[in-house]
Amino acid sequence: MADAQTATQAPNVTRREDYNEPDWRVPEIALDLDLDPAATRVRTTLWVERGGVHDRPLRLDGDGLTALSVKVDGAETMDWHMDGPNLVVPLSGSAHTIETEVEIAPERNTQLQGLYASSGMLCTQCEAEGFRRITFFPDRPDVLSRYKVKLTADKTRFPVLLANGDPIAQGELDGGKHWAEWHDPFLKPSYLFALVAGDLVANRGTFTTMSGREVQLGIWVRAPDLAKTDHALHALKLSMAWDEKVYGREYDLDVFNIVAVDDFNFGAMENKGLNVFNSRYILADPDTATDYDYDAIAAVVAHEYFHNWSGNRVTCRDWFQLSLKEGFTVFRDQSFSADQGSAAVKRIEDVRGLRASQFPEDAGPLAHPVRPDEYIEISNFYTATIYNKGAEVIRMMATILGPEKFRAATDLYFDRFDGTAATCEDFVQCMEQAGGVDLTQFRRWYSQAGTPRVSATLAQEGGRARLSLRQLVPPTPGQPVKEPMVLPLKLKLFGGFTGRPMCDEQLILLKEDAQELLFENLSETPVLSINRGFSAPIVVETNRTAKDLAFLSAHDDDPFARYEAMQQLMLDTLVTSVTNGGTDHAAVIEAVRNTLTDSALDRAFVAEAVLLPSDSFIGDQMAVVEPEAIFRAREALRADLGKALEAEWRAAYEGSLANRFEYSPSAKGARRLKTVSLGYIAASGAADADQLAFDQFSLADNMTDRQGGLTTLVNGASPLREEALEAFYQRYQGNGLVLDKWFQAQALSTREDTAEMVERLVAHRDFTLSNPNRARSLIGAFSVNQRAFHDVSGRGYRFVADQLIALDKLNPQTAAKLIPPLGRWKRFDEARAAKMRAELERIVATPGLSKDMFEQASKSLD
Ligand code: 0A1
Ligand code: ZN
Repeated sequence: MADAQTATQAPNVTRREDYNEPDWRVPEIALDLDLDPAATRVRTTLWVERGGVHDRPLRLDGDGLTALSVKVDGAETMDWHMDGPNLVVPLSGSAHTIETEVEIAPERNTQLQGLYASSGMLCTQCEAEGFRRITFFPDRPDVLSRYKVKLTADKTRFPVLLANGDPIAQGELDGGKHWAEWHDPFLKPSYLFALVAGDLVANRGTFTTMSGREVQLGIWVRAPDLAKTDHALHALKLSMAWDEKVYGREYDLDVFNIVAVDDFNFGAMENKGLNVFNSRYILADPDTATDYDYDAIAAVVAHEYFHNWSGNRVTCRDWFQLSLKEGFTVFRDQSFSADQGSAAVKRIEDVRGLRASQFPEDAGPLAHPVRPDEYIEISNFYTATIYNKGAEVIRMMATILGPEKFRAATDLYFDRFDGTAATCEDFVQCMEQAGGVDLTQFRRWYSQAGTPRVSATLAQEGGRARLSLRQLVPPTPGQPVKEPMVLPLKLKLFGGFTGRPMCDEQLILLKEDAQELLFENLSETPVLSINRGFSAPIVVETNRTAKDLAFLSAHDDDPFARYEAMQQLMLDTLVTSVTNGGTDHAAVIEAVRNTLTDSALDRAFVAEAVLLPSDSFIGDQMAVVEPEAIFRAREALRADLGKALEAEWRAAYEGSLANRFEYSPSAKGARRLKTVSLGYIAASGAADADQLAFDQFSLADNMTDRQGGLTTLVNGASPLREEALEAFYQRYQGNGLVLDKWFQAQALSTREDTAEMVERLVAHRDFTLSNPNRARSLIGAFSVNQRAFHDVSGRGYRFVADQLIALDKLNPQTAAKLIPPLGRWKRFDEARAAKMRAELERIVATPGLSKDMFEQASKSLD
């Protein structure tokens, strides 16, 4: 691979404080690509202008490119040289035209960055630094250009030719070729460039914007997939309308195209007017996609669409500002999804996700601030911290400002920075100005890593209560000492006897290390509800008893706080049980019974509330993670809940049997509760549980129910297990996205022999490391299966390291993303930690390791 390097080479660190404005601007670029999978010719014309007064040459980034010719102002020149992978051209004047020509081989591009081939089509991925793999260019987000693109290709193999902007002209050529020209009138950085060539069909639609312009929409896929694109098209129209209504943002081109590709390193990409998607975030029908998939498709379609303003019209000055576009856009897509169904359930899901991925990141060797200070490989910084913690930071500012001022602040931001490359600081200044607030101390959310911990102690003295709050921000790599943060905490007191609220909800800003609040004239013992709605992305420890938590889980009027109380009760019980080798489950059983039988509650909410915290989240609460003990404690609680509430689970199951598939919030809630109940019925050890799961699996008219039946069986030992796995495989052979579910279900199995099974599945004829979704469905899923991955023998570690070393040779970006589970060694006992470290050391010592993997693995050893 071109960017492979050995671990012995000093890694090149890029620092935020080293930022300088570009030496040369490129207001215009014309690209002429003669597309061919084996040999694509790229002819590029750049109109360059000297930025400021300096005598530095023009430096164009390249990655694996050889210049076949260089012209300055129309004349071929030899006055250029290579500096490593980059092209350097000395220039005398203040403005010139530069023409370069290179040849690239998309079919050999297994990294899936730059121009590559996927299932017979050609497509691009340029964020963050892929454009330099296509042509020489100052490949940094603060160089904004107007693009003209001409594509030429064989007409039979590539009948459809797409690029950014609007289609301008097209024509036929001799020899079976044709061409198309696209112009994008908007200034954009190179990472937003895209092209697609392939044999594709479109699901077309139109959207009339708020100023009355008609936009042509197209979702492009291969012909057999056309029937699976209605949901994505619908989600796109909803997103366009939502952004007009909620943020006043209108779409700006005459066409908006989305293309689905099978091989893609991330979820999707917001290229101007031509979004490219991992096909898993486009294709859906009831037979192949779960409710989770449907929701994720709508969320990702919205996310990429929203980037048209938060990312494209206003882009990032440098990659340290990545959260400027990503945190804000995740916040926008979360708000959009909340508006489509139950906002409470959406918030619960988002917090669950944050705790599953961002909290561990913030507590481990790869912790970094929302605005990092340095990186070796920027691809490693597309993290839960940049995206999800970044979204929480925006959410906190929205909470502090309130909806009207927040909207005024985003209007100001879009207005002021339209057509430019901005910084996180620019965004915060808009919040301050339009919000009339001082966010000086709040800015620490951008600079300090680590999840703040708050202890909240409520003490009653007669008719008064004193709430003592303390905050602590833990040390993280490179940041041993932290300053206190601004923590917006929503809180409320409830009467422990009457259940009545004792005050209105208050928003307090905890800014000091310690702060106290007094509540007077209390007529009964208060129970504290705090961090309601998860108003701050922190860990809260309280002195609430099991009785208080059970009470809140039944009476709190904030659904998130209700869920949270139940989770805390479950966690406290499980942690005690792990530590003591068993405990009383009565309080959890009663709390679950109350929620499960409360007919006033939305079923989607009930399903979330009665789910036990995951093995890993239980582990996160402990000083030393004990995978087997956690697994046993959790299974014991599941079994007790199953047995004690068997009648209630069965009633919930029966009550959730719908006759026909429908994608609506209430039908989704019913399906969710149905499978959660099935899991508890199976945990109870009921004699008919396997048959019930098998019937659900075989009679289902939708993938959600089918997958629910399958995963229940996959965790068990019934002969129906094999039968279901085989039937599922046969039914979906040839459908890659569904086979991913088949691999994943087995990798996530709670059975004792999972490691062995996963090792065997690597040899399965449908397994391949070259497709990122497939690699993640088996290797990625297995490494988050706490019990199986952390098998005391160390075989799980060895297996994952072997796979990642192999994957790195094909696709460094995807391999490096799978390092973090191995990097969590400090959280485990010495024997496991030593084995995990040994695998990381083996990875770092691998000859030819990519810098992506080098950065992740070597930092994980510290
Ligand atoms: N900007 C995209 C994420 C993305 C990042 C890098 C990629 O390739 C290396 C691809 C996509 C988003 O936020 O959706
Ligand atoms: Zn994004």
